[in-house]
Amino acid sequence: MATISRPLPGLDLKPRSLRVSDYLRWSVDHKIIGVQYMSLAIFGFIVGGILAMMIRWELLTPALDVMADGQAYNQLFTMHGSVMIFAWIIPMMAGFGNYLVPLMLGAKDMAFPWLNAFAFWLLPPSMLLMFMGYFAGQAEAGWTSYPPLSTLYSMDGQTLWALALHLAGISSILGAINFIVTIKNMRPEGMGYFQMPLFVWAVLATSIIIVMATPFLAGALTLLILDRVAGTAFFDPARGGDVLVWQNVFWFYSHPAVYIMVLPGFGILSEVLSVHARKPVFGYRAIALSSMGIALIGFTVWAHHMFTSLQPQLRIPFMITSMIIAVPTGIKIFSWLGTIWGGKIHFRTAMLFGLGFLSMFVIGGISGVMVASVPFDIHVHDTYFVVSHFHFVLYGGAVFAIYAGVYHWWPKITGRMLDERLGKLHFVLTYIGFFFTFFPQHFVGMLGMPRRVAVYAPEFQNWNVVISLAAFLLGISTFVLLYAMVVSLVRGKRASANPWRALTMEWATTSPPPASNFYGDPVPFKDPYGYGTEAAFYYLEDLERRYGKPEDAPAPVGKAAPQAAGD
Ligand code: HEM
Ligand SMILES: [Cu+2]
Repeated sequence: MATISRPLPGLDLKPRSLRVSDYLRWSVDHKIIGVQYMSLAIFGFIVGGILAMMIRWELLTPALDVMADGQAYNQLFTMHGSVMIFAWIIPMMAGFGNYLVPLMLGAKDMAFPWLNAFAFWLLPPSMLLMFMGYFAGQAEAGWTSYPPLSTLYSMDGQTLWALALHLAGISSILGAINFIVTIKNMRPEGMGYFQMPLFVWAVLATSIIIVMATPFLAGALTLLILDRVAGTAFFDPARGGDVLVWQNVFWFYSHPAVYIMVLPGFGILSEVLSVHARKPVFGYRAIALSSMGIALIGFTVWAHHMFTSLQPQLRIPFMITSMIIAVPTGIKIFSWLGTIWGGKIHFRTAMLFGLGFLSMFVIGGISGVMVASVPFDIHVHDTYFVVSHFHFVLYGGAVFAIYAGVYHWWPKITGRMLDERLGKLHFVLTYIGFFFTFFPQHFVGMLGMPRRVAVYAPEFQNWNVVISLAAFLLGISTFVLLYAMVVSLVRGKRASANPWRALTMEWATTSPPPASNFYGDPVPFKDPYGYGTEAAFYYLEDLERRYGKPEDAPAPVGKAAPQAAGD
């Protein structure tokens, strides 16, 4: 029978209490670094969200009547997209990985704690550089920064934007190297690769993509900066350069980058659905290997972003690879449905966002297969159909997964519970706001409304009013979460070591964990998704004898807690 580490007699199991100031300075503790990433990312989300609200405010009418001019509108969506990708989703997923991976492996920390802190502290200056662009003429060529607009016609903020992405890229690569080495070398006795939690698999696949793809972004940015400040002509057709070189190299990074954003979300889903449905994961190996499949095939599809500028003979091959990548993603979706099928589903907020992800991401996946088909894509390229597609996969996918992760691991990270009633309000407002912001964009896109314009044909106004009002509701929903977080930190119910009665190792210690993560050397439970098995039952009982039952958090060691109606 599985055992857990027995805390030394008399050891004070009091969860570690940390002050805000602990998070504002250099620390090599992966838990502090994880929270630093997530806090910075949440700040990025708020900024990116405010920019999104301004976009929707402008698009309430067909005329340009909010922003000063077209250039200001270009700067608005450029920063919205850049901030949401590089200052919200990528750092937020790195935060989850940093906080959870060592705990899930039963390790005291990452392989390279100093490098871990260094990688994080490259991000605040990167964000600063990006925002400093507002004082130098902000970047205005979209988050895709296509030349010649980004080289010959943009102001100095475009150079700062490129330098900011350089720093963010270095931070990302250093972080990924740390994850790969930690996952390879720091698994405990008895935890082979196929005994690892699926979140760890997802982080491993993501890190491999980061290490392989990000150097291409660095290369493209270097050429762009040289064209801007050193008079080279890599992307200047008039002097023998070629703008398509940028598009190819940029998208060779940026398509895999969409998996850098969503793969960790897939990992979160596997954890949340299994724990809150009390069922083993269906198709563990299929899910684990499909993450690797996505990492690999993800490098063969980039030119589907360039169907309108690509040599015609190359379109079909990229159409085929882009459709193939739906297969490993589909394997995950069906495995997740198999996981919750017949489960005893607890409709806690974490689970609601997990189910929300499933429904919304599948819509994004279907429109993904649609835009992968050349004839259809040529019709909807650069329209709101595309804007809708990537928000369904990035917001409906990655952000919904992030929300599920926040509600699932908040008790472990903070030692406090989030209010479930506020959580459910947050979910309902988000779900309705999200759907009516982005689903109608399919229609206006297919009817021909182009993206990246502030002035549009009047016949699109009715739908844009619906879209903008829904977007404002989506904006409000975010504040419900922020309010719930503050209330929880100030006066939330204390959390036990394992409020969801989960089997992965981050729950086999106090909430929050001590500086050394565990008391003694933790022994992994052999099947991290063995819900419903006898062994799991005794393992959880043993854990609760040590750290207390969910409802009486935290209970000192050995004190018999009143029997709760377990599941
Ligand atoms: C808060 C809700 C959000 C709303 C209302 C919103 C709205 C929009 C709109 C209307 C555009 C098109 C602007 C145009 O082409 O003129 C846009 C572009 C974009 N959005 Fe969002 N968005 C939201 C959240 C997000 C999130 C979470 C991401 C995650 C990555 C994201 C990433 C992007 C990107 C990459 C672009 C393309 C920018 C460009 O054209 O260069 N958005 N958004
Ligand atoms: Cu793509």
